[in-house]
Amino acid sequence: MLGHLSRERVLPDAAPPTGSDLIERGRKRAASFDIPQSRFQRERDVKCEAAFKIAMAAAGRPMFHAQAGWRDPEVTAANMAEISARVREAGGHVDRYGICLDWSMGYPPDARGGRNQGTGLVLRSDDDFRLLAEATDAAAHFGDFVIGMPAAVENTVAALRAGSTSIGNLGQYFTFRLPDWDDDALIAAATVEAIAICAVQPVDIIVHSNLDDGFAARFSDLACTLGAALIERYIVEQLLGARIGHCYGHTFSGLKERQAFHLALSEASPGPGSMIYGNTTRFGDDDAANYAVLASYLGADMAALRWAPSGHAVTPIPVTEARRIPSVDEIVDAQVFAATLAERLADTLPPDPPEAVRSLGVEIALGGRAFFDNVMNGLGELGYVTDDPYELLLAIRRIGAPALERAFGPGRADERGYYGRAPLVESSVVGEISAQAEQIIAGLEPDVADGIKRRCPKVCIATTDVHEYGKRLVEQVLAKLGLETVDGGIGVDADDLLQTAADAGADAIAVSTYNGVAAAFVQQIAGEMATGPYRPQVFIGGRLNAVPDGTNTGMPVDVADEIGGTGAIPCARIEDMLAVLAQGSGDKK
Ligand code: B12
Repeated sequence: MLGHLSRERVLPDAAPPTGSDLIERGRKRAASFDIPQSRFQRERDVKCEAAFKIAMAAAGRPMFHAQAGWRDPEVTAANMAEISARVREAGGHVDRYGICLDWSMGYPPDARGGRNQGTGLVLRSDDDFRLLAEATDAAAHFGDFVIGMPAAVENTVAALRAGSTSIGNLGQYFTFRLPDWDDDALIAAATVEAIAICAVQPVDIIVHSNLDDGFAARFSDLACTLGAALIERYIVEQLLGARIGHCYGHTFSGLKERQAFHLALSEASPGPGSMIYGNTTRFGDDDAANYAVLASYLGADMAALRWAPSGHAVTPIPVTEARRIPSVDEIVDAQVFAATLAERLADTLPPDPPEAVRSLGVEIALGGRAFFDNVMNGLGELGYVTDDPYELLLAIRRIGAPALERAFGPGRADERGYYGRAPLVESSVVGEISAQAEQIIAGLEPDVADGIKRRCPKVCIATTDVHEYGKRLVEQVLAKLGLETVDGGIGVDADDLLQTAADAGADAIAVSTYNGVAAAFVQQIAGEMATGPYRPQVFIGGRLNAVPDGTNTGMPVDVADEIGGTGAIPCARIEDMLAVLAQGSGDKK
């Protein structure tokens, strides 16, 4: 029944390396350099961030994480210094910065030239890594586009040589695809080698994994997410001898589930954890409402950390984050808000979790353990060598979250479920997207709904990057209107998408995009279309912006006009696309 997941089908690669070859290579590489003490270690008088976290957790002192990453390293370092100083003046403290590298940094250094860039930070030398680690007395956490990428080894070595002791992001390994990069075996090998390098350092290095960047954002069952954390821990700690630190939070909107997950995770992966991320999926356009979201998730996290002091920092996210990358003022606001909240709540946080949270935590923990056992036993029976970290990592990435949940999820089989199972504890995203889809359908003008149903266009839907909720929402709205949709994929390249749409005879292509490549992507589609007869309508929505070349603020600007110039239709809302679809479609001959 699970033959499609067999080792022969999933790993047909000729002469793959073994995990032990890669560990050996990592150890040799680690012996070729020393790691310095960064400003954080010197000024806070600690050996590494893990030690600091353990001490702070024992003292019951909350830690605070800020996210930083403008395009230019000098601007980023200056902004980090300013944020730290202003927050300190206001009575707070930033303990760590998540440094948000650009996705183009994920390519090996000699393959970065000429690539599309996103909205993040581009570092050109080891000195740039060091500049950031020395910018403030906060720990520099190189969280994204390091481990889990083709450049995992180069970027990990650069981060270690800058004195960083928390490096990620294993979560990204499982789900992110860099444009035009199909060699996943190389990514798995580089990831194993990078973790092996971390394992033999003289101080503890936290191998960070943001579960929301990985499978958490895709599974429909929180128990599977916990099981994924257990699998990651097994690979990093048992097979590779390093230390894992998990992060979760973006998609954890249900506060009860959020706290219950914390209880389950801190037992399953005692850490210390990196940070509990902000509940960014609940932010919208109304800042007053966003402040309520900020206060509620921070309050819930502060209580959860009191019940289970796991060493995670809390993450105050600026209320403007749903619109764009936040400015310095906005980050300072959020940090001061959180510091004040921590002070105000200190004496009133309940000492123990309510029974409903505790028992939900137990349910997630048991379900997570069952998922872990099902995956490990199942893969063993399918012929995989489950104690080889390289083989296990590559197999899991190739199988992917939907097939894993379908085959091994602890929920009972139910074809109405997202992946053919009823989740034990439903992830908040599932309900949020279907409620949003219902709302869009309920608000549609009758002539638009009738027009679409009459014309019945076939639409091929895809994303340019890892963000897939926009795609899921478009799919659900169109399905509710009775249209046939075609899956154009996640993180696809323009030429492949056009081919999929042409093969399926789609009347229109709907692209959801979030990482600053909207205009470049539709230009590529227009270029491909110019060479053949197939001319579908092209719609694009999500975050239609880009960081202009040569900017010194690093802030993205709107590119809707540029998109319009290519013939594609920029859409602020799904309703904009529906109105056009109701009128007519392109020429698909
Ligand atoms: C969830 C999320 C994630 C999740 C995605 C999980 C998943 N599997 O989908 C995770 C954690 C993985 C993630 C990762 C990253 N993210 Co993110 N993420 C978000 C977040 C919180 C929500 C986006 C979302 O899905 N919303 C749900 C959808 C349904 O709602 P919506 O966006 O409002 O969409 C509406 C319309 O736009 C429209 N729509 C959307 N798509 C389409 C398509 C068509 C055709 C049409 C017609 C309409 C349409 O439909 C909706 C209703 O009308 C936003 C911030 C925010 N609150 O918006 C940041 C955000 C999009 N992310 C951002 C960034 C930078 C990243 C990272 C690069 C960060 C990093 N360094 O790791 C990575 C991506 C790396 C990569 N390779 O691309 C930035 C984008 C910056 C920008 N362009 O200005 C944002 C805005 C956060 C920020 N302020 O910095 N992210």
